[in-house]
Amino acid sequence: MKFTKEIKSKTKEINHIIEAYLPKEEGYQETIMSAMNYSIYAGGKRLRPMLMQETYRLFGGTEKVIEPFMAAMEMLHTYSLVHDDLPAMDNDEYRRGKKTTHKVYGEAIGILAGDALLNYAFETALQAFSLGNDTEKISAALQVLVRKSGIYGMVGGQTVDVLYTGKQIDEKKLDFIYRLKTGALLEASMLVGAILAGADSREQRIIEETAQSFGMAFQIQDDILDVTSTAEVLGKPVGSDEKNQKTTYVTLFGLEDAKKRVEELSQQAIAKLALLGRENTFLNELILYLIHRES
Ligand code: GRG
Repeated sequence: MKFTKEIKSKTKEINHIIEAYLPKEEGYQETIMSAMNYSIYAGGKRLRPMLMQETYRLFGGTEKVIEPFMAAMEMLHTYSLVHDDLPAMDNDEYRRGKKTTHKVYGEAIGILAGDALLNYAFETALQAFSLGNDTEKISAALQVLVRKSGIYGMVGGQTVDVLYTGKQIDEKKLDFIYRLKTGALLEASMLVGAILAGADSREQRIIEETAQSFGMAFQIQDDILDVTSTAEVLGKPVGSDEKNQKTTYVTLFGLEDAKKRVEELSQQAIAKLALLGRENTFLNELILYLIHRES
């Protein structure tokens, strides 16, 4: 199957998996479920669950135990976007081509919807225990999910990002922010897939390093698109880094060097993945496609 057709059909399959784990909109608190579901249904490339599923398949995984983890990862990612769009952070009106959650439901429910997605992500991942017998692997995967989304992962990166907004930062700090803010969830996605499929510690290390290079390239491409794309193509405003006084790879090194760095990192990611000596052509193509994406 051609790559574009394949990615479309895989995204459809992933959407079905995610939908199966979304909460019912009921009870006095139904507004919170509605806001959570709105944020998830607003779209998105579903790239993290896709990377998780493809890494799982790379190591021969075939069971349903991966599915609650895939849904949980998209919930974690979506919570981060909902909170990132809030007035206290980037104060954005559009995301994924739709009004942001707080613009539709108000700021208080926007905050709660992010909180709810974060908590429900872990409730969802815990359902893996009723689908798989290997409690050791499930526990190890949970640990990765929890740690990489917290203070030693995404929240830690976002904290440094917020603290240094509008201030001068050097390459070392910028790398730290990118590795944690953006990279940590991408690393977790691939690692959870590898762990659940039984990858050994050497293989897990290679997967983590692949995801690190990929995550960095993915974020630099995000910086590039913020200055080269349009709001129609991105589904969110362009020029938001400048508006929010963010130091990015583009502001630090210029557009051409940023593009070169993306190329180097994407080659690094593919070379690292090849060290495993395993075949998943789609995963290779996916990594290259996402790094060079236009939205
Ligand atoms: C609020 C704790 C907290 C963290 C926020 C993820 C994040 C940290 C902020 C969102 C803005 C941003 C620049 C994130 C970097 C990662 C990134 C490029 C996210 C967009 O991911 P895509 O392209 O989005 O996968 P879709 O909408 O396709 O799911």
